[in-house]
Amino acid sequence: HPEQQYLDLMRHIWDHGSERVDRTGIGTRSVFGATLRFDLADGAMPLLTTKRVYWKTATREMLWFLTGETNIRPLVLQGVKIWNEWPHARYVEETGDELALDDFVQRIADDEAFAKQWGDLGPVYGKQWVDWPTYRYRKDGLFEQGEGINQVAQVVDSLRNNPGSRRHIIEGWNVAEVDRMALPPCHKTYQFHVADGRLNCALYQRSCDVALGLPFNLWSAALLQRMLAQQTDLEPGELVWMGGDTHLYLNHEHLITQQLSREPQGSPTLEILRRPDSIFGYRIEDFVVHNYTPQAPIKAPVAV
Ligand code: UFP
Repeated sequence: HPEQQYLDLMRHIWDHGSERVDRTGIGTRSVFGATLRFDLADGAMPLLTTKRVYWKTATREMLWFLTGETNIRPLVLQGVKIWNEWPHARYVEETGDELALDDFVQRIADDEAFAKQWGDLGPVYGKQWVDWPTYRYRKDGLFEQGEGINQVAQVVDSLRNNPGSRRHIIEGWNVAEVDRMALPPCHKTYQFHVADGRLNCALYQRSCDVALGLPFNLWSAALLQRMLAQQTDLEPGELVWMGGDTHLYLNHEHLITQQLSREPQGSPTLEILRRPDSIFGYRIEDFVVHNYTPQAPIKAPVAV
């Protein structure tokens, strides 16, 4: 079962990873450099069955990236909570107001001006993917802002018109802007590749929380690959995931023990019900997952 790779990686890190002090202070066991491969033929998706993965949440996030939005408000209004901790922490730090997380999120939903001021994550994925900033140098030596680059649109275009290219890349790591992001991109580089009529994708993830982040990241990468394949009339090929610092948090032991005691079951598939006119035209209702009968969710705290 393809999911066995994930479970083997988890076991390997827990048994043999180096213990490291990390930014969050929680501590991890970590290996540097790991690879997973998934074949997406016939609708197959890297959707874990040994615990329930909330694929709709990850899908809403991916659609939000594609809008170029970096404010959490559209996610909050859809009940997606995954980015809430960061703006909340900044709010508490900068104002000294100890507003509880739930109340902060409610205010983001209710008060558009408040959301504008406090709900933004900085120039994270969405901004870099569809509006990477450029600068134009003027004759007087000063520079002004140029037109943003839509990397996603460019990749669709290059896949259609120059499929043999080795330059189909979507990059999140804008060196000049990383320090203004709430969280520097984890899934930072996507490269696409066409061979034998199939669209392959490689994702380089610089830092990976294997227990909580990776199940989401695998789904999202495969989803993006499926949407791009549909838009470019290619069959979905292989997803190659590569991790840099690939780790398990020490406070996730209960999740790890429980998940490693389970066996993968069944082969979920993704159906895309509609072919929108553009990669930016997908809606959440377009996606249906079949054959997904996962084992129970396993809750664990996210390291912020
Ligand atoms: N993380 C992921 N996937 C993501 C995401 C975050 O695994 O999509 F946004 C984890 C990796 C790491 C932490 O545990 O979040 C980011 O911390 P750092 O920036 O110090 O690597």
